[in-house]
Amino acid sequence: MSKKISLTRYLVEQQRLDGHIPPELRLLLEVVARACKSISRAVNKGALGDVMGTAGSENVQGEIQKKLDIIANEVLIEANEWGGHLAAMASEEMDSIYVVPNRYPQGEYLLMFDPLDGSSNIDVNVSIGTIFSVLKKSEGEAGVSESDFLQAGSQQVAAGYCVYGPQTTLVLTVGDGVAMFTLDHEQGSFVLTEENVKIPEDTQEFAINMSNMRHWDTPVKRYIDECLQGKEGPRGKDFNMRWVASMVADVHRILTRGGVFLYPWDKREPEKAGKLRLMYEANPMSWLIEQAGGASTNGKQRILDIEPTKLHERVSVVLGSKNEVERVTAYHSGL
Ligand code: AHM
Ligand code: MG
Repeated sequence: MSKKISLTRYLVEQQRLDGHIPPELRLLLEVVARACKSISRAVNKGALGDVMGTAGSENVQGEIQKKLDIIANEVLIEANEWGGHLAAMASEEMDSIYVVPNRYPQGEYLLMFDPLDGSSNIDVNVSIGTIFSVLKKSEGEAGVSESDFLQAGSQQVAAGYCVYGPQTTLVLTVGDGVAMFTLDHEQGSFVLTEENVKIPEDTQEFAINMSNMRHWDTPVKRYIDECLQGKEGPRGKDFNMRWVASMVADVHRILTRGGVFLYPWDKREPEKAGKLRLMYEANPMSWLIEQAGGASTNGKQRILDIEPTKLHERVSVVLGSKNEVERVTAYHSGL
């Protein structure tokens, strides 16, 4: 029987072999994974745990918060604030950054998260997840402010997500490929189940919220229209469609079997760049996708190259199998 490799052992070996995970980053990732285990337990309890329904509040984006959004946010903050590895945290569910309180030692890392992505799926028992991104604070400056977070996604030192579905799976990159860990509920630990994840360059599966079709811009309309024409159209092959409405679940499927995911800018709210948030949704997912050989753009530019101007900035997203993402991006430049 092959030996089981726990997340702890994987991270220790990464630190030893390549030396590119400093001990503080290893600790940070272990703490995030522990928090994900707690969130997974809360999610699993569902109606038995008084965790369903709305919390009666709104987040900074004007979205109604669910009880589990708030629980997951608190779990991540409480787990991470005292370890000495972080300077501050930022979350989809908090207006401003959360600076590690003075009573704890301050570290050099910055942690950002969407504590529970796919909130609209919580009450209907469909896969949801936690997305996280880790940056390093620039050296030499005392204190920490929002501007420390405003770094391009290419500066991330770790990124990942945990999907709470039929299995709880943690997916991680520290810049050396993508690894997947499945939660062994009996042992209470994440076990390595996939290494060097690779996305096929071609695909016949797309993911987009088709109900927004009339609001899309011409290049996105053209791309989807060509897919829908199937074998008889310019693509000469049939396409399949999937839309979970949880980015974690859609990205997990793409990392597992390929595909392309689009949440483009549209005309409903033209002043918004898109629905999804750059710093704690698009950036970590884009890095994972690139690390698995895929591509990620906003239609015009590589997402990881975007210099953010604010914490809760939004972005248009096209990610997944390389050749499809390149095609959508080419359509945006009029090719
Ligand atoms: P959330 O972070 O508030 O849950 O919103 C993000 C989610 C993504 O997970 C998903 O891709 C998208 O919103 C679904 O949007 P829609 O409801 O328009 O299909
Ligand atoms: Mg989200």
